[in-house]
Amino acid sequence: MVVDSGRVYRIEDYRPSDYLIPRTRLTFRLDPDATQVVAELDVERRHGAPLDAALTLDGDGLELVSLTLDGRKPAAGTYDASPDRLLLKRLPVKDAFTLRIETRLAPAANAALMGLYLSNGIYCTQCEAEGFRRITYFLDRPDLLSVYTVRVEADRAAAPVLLSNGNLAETGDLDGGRHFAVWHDPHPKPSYLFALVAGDLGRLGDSFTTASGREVELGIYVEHGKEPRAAYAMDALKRSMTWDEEVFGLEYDLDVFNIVAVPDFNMGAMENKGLNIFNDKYVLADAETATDADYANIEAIVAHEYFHNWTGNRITCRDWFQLCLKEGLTVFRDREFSADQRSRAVERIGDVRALRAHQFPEDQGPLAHPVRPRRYREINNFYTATVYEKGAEVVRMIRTVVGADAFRDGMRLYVERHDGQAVTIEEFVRAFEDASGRDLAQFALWYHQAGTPNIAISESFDAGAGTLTLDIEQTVPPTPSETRKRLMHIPLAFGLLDEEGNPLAWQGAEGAAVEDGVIHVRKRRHHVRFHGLRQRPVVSINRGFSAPVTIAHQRPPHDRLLLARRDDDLFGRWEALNTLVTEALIGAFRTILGGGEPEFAPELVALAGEIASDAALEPAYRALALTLPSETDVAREIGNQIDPDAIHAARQKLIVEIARTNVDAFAEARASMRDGRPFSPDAENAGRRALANVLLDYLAAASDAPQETASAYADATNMTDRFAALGILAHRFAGRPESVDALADFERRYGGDPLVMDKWFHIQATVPGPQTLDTVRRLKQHAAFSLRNPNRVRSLIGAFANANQTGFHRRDGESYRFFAETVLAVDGFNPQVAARLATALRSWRLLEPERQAAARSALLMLAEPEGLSSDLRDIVDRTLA
Ligand code: 0A1
Ligand code: ZN
Repeated sequence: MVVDSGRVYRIEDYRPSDYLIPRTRLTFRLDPDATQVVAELDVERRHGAPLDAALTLDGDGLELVSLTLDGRKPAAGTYDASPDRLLLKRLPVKDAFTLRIETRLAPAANAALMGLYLSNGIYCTQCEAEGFRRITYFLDRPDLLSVYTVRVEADRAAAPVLLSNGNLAETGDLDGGRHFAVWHDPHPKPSYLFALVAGDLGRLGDSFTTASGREVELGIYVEHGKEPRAAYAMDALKRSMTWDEEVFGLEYDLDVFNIVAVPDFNMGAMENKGLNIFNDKYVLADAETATDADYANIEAIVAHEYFHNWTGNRITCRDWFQLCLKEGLTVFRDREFSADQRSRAVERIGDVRALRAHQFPEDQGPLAHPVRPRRYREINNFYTATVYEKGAEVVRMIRTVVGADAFRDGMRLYVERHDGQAVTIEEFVRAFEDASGRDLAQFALWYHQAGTPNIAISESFDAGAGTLTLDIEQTVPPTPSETRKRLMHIPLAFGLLDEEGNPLAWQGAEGAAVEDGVIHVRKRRHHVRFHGLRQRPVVSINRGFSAPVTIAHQRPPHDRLLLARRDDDLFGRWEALNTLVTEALIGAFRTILGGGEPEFAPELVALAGEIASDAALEPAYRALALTLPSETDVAREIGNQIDPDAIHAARQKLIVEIARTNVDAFAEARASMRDGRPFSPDAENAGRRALANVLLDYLAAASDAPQETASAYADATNMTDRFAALGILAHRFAGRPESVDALADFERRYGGDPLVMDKWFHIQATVPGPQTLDTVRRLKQHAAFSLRNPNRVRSLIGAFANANQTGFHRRDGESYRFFAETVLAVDGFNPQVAARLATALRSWRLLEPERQAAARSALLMLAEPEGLSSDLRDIVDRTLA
């Protein structure tokens, strides 16, 4: 483990390496406790580098067994090896030489899940960002591209499958029951894309013919017996390959594409060239064990990793500051894919909800950083919602600003210009400037300035003159280490509507550039005046969430209700409803804090019934519209002095009121969604299940009786319905026999399936109320739980901390203490997972004073020990700063 050194990496310190490694030959003799790794590196001095330049190779916890240079042991004093680096001095004056470096690893003892490790008996690797240096000494930086040839040797019985990047070159038998395989990847790549897998795995095979006629052999490797559960991932892979050809003109470039699913993985999945390695949660699915949400995630993540083949692998990052170059762009691409495969409006609403839930709090708290940061202490902590999700929003805005055609040209230019290179965000943006002829300098601040911009809007209508004036003002709040902000270029898509929700004609606009339905906000204030209006329009703004900003819009309440009913931009319609509901919940929260009884506007409550029965709206959309903002969403909008118990009470009160008022409409709508068709995971059927299950929760709230939900649980024919019913029983009827029985039944059915048990942990960890801490403590001891497996940790501890406001934020601070102890325990062996968990405390300053003090003590507990990992130290220090 890397103990924190306090070192800060700065973007301006970038300089190319003095040496290149054009070819890398690796031999692995695999053994759980003593794996031998021989790296033969063809090294060349870079043209123009000083003749006496030393070569410093990165290492992390390495043991050097032997070293030769051009076949000879270097003289004493010309090299120095420590666990974290190999320094070579007085290198030959000739321009090229070969290093042979032998290291020894113990994959079975690697619980950090970085480098080479064993997951359930399978050897696998994770090298992004800096895991390759845990395997051998190397120039472990993304701009150092090398062609790899990899020989893997292992016991044939224990590891019949031997995989690495690229194409298979050779296989054969060895003495002593061992065998080998040699893989060659012709595409030069950075070390973070290296991968190796060896073990006893089942395989689902298929093939794909690319547009230009290349035959690609596809394989998905899973635990024996689980091959049928990989069928959906395979289908998603083939659809991704077709889509990338059709939409971006990008084809696959090797003869083989393999995916391996492993149960122990720190993140979702990894795009290693030709050998993607996945958290098995994002591969395995069937009707009995996976929910519709799981299917959608699998589709999106399979696509994401596949799309990286071009955006990330063929064109990679110059340094880790440029992480968003590959991640923001690839998330943008996978979202477009999902939108095309499913429903664009539903996809967009889901993405915006996720952005607000994960990225906004990051951008508005102590961990805020620009999409393209300029400083980091620990790069692992920058795989964030800001880099990924805000990064995707920025790419989306580029398309809005330059237009769809110039965007397509810009992407083509980017790929043509930079194929085979390691590049920067500046080069990415330049491709769109060159393709569109536009100056994107101000726009590019989206990459460089942290913080969520705020837009304040007020309207005035002059009936006599037929003009509408929008006063628009932008502010960008200060964030850590950036107190002064520059004005941004914010593209606001908009529509002016009449009372029926139809577009209203206007004749001209002044005060800002208004093009193709977009107002380009570039100054602090704009007075945008529209002429030629015959009536006062209702303004639909930031349509489709064209910019990731918060908006304070002063307008008559009537307008919002009209938009919630009639905006023909479905995102805008959902947004108006969501704003109305959020405002109602905040009002109720304040009433409850003041000791009163909240009341809700009857039109709003009735609107829920109209939406449930509106056959013109697809069921998935209706389900989203009827899902109230979460307690965390409401807390974020309240912004300070948060008391989670009052938020919970307000939200439950509104649910019950909506449920009781609309009970008949809801029952009828639910019945109409349940058609007895056989299970299919497609978007339409998933949408029907989503609506049926949202309505089931309302019906349970209306009756305050568990019977209907208990029957739904018992009669469920797929995991989506079973999981939904279990969640309602456990959350709404905690402790009642129906709930206890269903939880026991679920455990009996799925006790042997770790991924399904994660759902069981999750549901119990998110039961509202202070008593859930005891449940979580108890479940931490459950035989199916293990702190060593990141999925288990996330489903129990992560869910408790991030999705249980009333349980985690217990007033007495006990949950925080338990949490801090758990994080410290995890940090002892898996720093990445510990650091990510710890971010659950990042919004501690927004709590009311008593909880705030308790959360601060927990953070101080985390800060206290010496020898924290650099990952956890970095998060804790920034959170407390
Ligand atoms: N590049 C991957 C994410 C990833 C990052 C770090 C990892 O190390 C544990 C693993 C995966 C992606 O964007 O999918
Ligand atoms: Zn990615």
